[in-house]
Parts: sequence; structure tokens; C-alpha cells
Amino acid sequence: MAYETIIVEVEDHVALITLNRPDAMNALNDQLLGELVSALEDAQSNDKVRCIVIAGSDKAFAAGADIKMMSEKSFVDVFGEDLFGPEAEGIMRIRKPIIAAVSGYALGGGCELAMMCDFIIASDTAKFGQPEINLGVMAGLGGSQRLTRFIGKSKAMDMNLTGRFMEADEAERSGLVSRVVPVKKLMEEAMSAAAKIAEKSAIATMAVKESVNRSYETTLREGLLFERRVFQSLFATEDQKEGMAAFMEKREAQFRDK
Ligand code: CO8
Repeated sequence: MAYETIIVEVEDHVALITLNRPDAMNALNDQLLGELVSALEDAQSNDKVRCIVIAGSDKAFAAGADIKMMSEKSFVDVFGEDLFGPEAEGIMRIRKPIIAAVSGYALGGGCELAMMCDFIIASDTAKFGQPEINLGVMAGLGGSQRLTRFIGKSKAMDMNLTGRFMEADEAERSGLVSRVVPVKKLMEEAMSAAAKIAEKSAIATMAVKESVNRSYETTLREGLLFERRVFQSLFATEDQKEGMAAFMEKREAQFRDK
């Protein structure tokens, strides 16, 4: 499918989706989010794809939802169309691992999109923020929810109330991002992390994603039970036999997603 606001490349089992609205700092509008969800669904159903990377440009991962698009909307408009709700649900339905490769601005909906991914690798130039407060509104796609769970109440309040930007090193210290690398190395690092994930059993990587995400939705006791049952159920797969046999035979495992 031909897209206008994103670029999709599939190479070596990794789908790289690059947000591409350079004139608007990759601001998220209906078209971009629609195309992103469609590309993610394609990646989900493409057997060749085993991991997904979402990236922006060096300057901006995404500077937020498109303010020009939203500025004239009324409550009835945004509530009636459930602004960005279906797209957010669409992203959450993807079961394959998704890495956000963030350089430059990840603000508002951009920061929230990065947090919807499974983990964030940032360049040393990345700047995260929830500056919606400056527009007379507040975060609407996870900036008051996911961010609070990632970095804690105090920092999440600080960011949402003051609208300040958080630099990459603070984001790493705070647990928002998993790694920070020099900007020139960002895509190499993200693609190599994706390639590493792509080598694993896809059944096991989907199980990991489900289980870690479950930890946000449930009590510790229920989460531990869920984790244990999923762990046990993986013994029904050929990949478990292969993975353990390969370890004992001191060779690389050849997973077949069975
Ligand atoms: N929307 C639309 N256009 C944008 C956006 C945006 N979020 N961000 C940047 N642009 C555009 C600018 O308007 C400008 O376009 P033009 O040249 O036509 O005027 C172009 O990108 C370049 O931007 P700047 O000239 O401002 O570049 P600077 O380097 O001076 O500044 C910044 C870069 C700091 C990123 C600055 O552009 C900025 O502050 N942008 C807005 C950041 C922001 O407020 N983001 C939050 C938006 S609201 C949101 O995300 C809500 C999400 C939740 C929705 C939930 C629905 C349920």
C-alpha cells in the first residue's frame, strides 16, 4: 500500500516504519495515525516480520498531535469521533514486539506514541515532554497514565504540570527509555536490537510482551500466576525443545515458531 506520511521498509525480518511529515515535525494527524495502524497491522500479518521499529527523523520522533488539526475542534467533535481512540487501540492490538527509536522531540502524543511501543531506545539528542498544559489541555494518550508508571508520580506531575522537556540522560535514569546512544548510532542500535529479537521464537516473544504488559493491568499475585502459567504453556512448543536442546548441544537454536 502507498503511504504519504510514513515510510515502510521490511528487511531481515524487521519492519521499519519511519514517520514522515518533515514540515510538521512528524505531528500526528488522522492520516498519519491511520497509515501507522495500517502498516502495523500489515507487519502483524506478514510472517516474514518478527519485530517492528518505529522511528522519526533526527530532529523529531513526533512533536505531538497535530495542533493545527485540533485547534478548531469542539468537545462534541473530539468526543463524537473519539479522537485518536481507535488508533491507540489499534496500536495496542499489535502482538509483535515494537521498538521506538527516538531522536529529537518526542512531545505530547509523540511521547505517548513512543510509550505505546514495547521499549524506547533514544539518541542523546532526544527530548521528551508532555507540554499539552501550555495549550490549555492535558495529555490524552497515556501521558498522565503510562508516564506515571514509567517514571513515578513526582516526575510525571512535574512534566505534565510544567510542560518541561526531559533530556535523554534523565529519561534513561528515570526508566522511560531503555538505552541512550549517540544520534548517529540510533538506527543501527534499534535495528540491531530488533534483529536480536527476530532471532528468538516468535511464540516466546509474543508471550513476553503479553506478560510484561499484564503487569500494568493486574495485581502482583495475579500477574505472577499469569506469568507462571504462560511460562509453563511454552513447554507445549517445539521451540522450547529446540532452545533447550541447542543449549545442551552448545549450538545456536533454530526456532520455527511452533
Ligand atoms: N502540530 C502541528 N504542527 C507542529 C507541531 C504540532 N504538534 N509541532 C511542530 N509543528 C510545526 C510548526 O507549526 C512548524 O510549522 P510551520 O513552519 O508551518 O509554522 C514546524 O512544525 C516547525 O516547528 P517550529 O518552527 O515550531 O520548530 P522549532 O524548532 O522552533 O520548535 C518544537 C520545535 C519545540 C517541537 C515546537 O514546534 C513545539 O513546541 N511544538 C508543539 C509541541 C506540543 O505542544 N506538542 C503537544 C501537542 S498536543 C498533543 O500531542 C495531544 C496528544 C493527545 C491527543 C489525545 C486525543 C484523545
